[in-house]
Amino acid sequence: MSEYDTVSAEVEHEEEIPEDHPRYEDLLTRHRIERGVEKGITHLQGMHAEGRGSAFDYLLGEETIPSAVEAERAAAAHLLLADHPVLSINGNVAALVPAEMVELADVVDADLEVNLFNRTPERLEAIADHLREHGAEDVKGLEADARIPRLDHQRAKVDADGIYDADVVVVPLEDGDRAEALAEMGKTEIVIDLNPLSRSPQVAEVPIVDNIIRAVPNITEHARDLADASGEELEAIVKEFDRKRALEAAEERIRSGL
Ligand code: PTJ
Repeated sequence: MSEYDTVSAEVEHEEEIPEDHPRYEDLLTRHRIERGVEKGITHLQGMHAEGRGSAFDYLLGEETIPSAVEAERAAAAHLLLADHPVLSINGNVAALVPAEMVELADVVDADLEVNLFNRTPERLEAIADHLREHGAEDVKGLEADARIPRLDHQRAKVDADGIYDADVVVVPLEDGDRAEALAEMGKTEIVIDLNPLSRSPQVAEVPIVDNIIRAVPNITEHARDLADASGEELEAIVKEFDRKRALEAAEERIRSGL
């Protein structure tokens, strides 16, 4: 029996997970998703999504690879240049990084909007409450008084003064067609997804192939770093970022382990 076999499957509080465990982040992620399901925040399907993400993270070495660092810096530059940035929140995002999303929104002056595939009034409220418990003042997505054109599922429902009006949207953890529909509306999407072959990162202006648990604090750190940068400096970071190269680098890392 190894020392790590003492980590119970019945961890009550995440503080009980030993930080020096070799799979610490994965255990933490699983724990937050389980709690999210119990609290009515995360849909049961979110567990499947988590399993997919976890497998890709394993292959990436569970670390932020250099191309993701560049993507996270480009994301920060886009968010700082934006007129109206919005961070989209689904059930997995709310369970995994609620405080981190609130902090990023604060640093780049973005709105937070709940947008769900499995949309119910109960989950919308539970997620909005959860974000408020983590410091959010204003949570959008409850009005749903506008629609993303050419999307025939629940993710099309957005707020007129939120995602519908945004120029830059952060779209995390969804392998779907919304990112493409948002691009067709002329918006810039920043996608966070551990699978570089997912539909959303494939069409994103900035695909970030990294675990959201690492990616969001990294973007916030870059945004703080760039807070005094000029418009020209930010534009240069945006221009230098090569989305195709970032996707290829992530795929190469996953396939070869190198
Ligand atoms: O809360 P809802 O109702 O809006 O539903 C949300 C889920 C997550 C269930 C829904 O969006 C979904 O089914 O997602 P998919 O199609 O499984 O896609 C999720 C993507 O996120 C997959 O490509 C995973 O690899 C990726 N992913 C999962 N966990 C992480 C992740 N990417 C980054 N960090 C993670 N922790």
